[in-house]
Amino acid sequence: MRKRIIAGNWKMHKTAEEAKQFTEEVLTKLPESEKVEAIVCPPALYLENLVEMAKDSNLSIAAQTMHEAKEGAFTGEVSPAMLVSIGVKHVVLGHSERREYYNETNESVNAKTKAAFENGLTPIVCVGETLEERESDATVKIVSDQVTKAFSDVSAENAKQAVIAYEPIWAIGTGKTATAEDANEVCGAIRNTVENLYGADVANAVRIQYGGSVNPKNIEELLSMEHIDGALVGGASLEPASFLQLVEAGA
Ligand code: G2H
Repeated sequence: MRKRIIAGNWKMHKTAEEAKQFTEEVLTKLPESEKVEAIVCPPALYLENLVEMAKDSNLSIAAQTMHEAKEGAFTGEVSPAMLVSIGVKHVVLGHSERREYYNETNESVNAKTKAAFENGLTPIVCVGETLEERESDATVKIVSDQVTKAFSDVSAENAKQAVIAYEPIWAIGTGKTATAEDANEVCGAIRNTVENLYGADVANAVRIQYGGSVNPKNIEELLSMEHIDGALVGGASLEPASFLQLVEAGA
């Protein structure tokens, strides 16, 4: 059985005080369950405080992105070792907004994925197709290609620990969700790709999240699908009550 993984991606939202209040409330109400792992991905500025607040709890705090280099002249960036040094254990990589606005490519996502594993971080590797790609029936090809490239030169032992988030770009923040069946079909194709790369053992272990306008109303149906092991949630993860409902659905 794969442990479910519900991650709230705050993107560029919340002041320091709001981040603290959210975390305080969630920590008092988070369900204790072996079935689900709950993660919050705040802006980098709040990582250290939130890691400290969430220590000794079952809430994990993840970074939304990172640079692949150990250190260097990369103004504004954060390295894997810096994240590790404050107790972060997971990092979201290759989110479509990073690919679209910050020139991240399959190659840079691969470099970051390898750097994450080298530093003992668990990557949540995001993949997904545009509306145009979906309409031209290229979804499975595009997504398989993104997975294959992201995991190039990654060992089976590391790949087994990875989380992959399938986020169709046309469903992000638009209120449009892929149907649970469509999402499951693509998540199944991702698992197939992982099986072709590493074999059934790794494919059965890798956790695959769906992301794109997930909310407390549609999460249960999504989680009932064979290949969907969790969700990467933006807008609906910003309020404690809604985030808690999402985690409870996985518990
Ligand atoms: C997709 C998702 C979170 P939203 O980006 O990663 O955002 O749930 O707002 O569509």
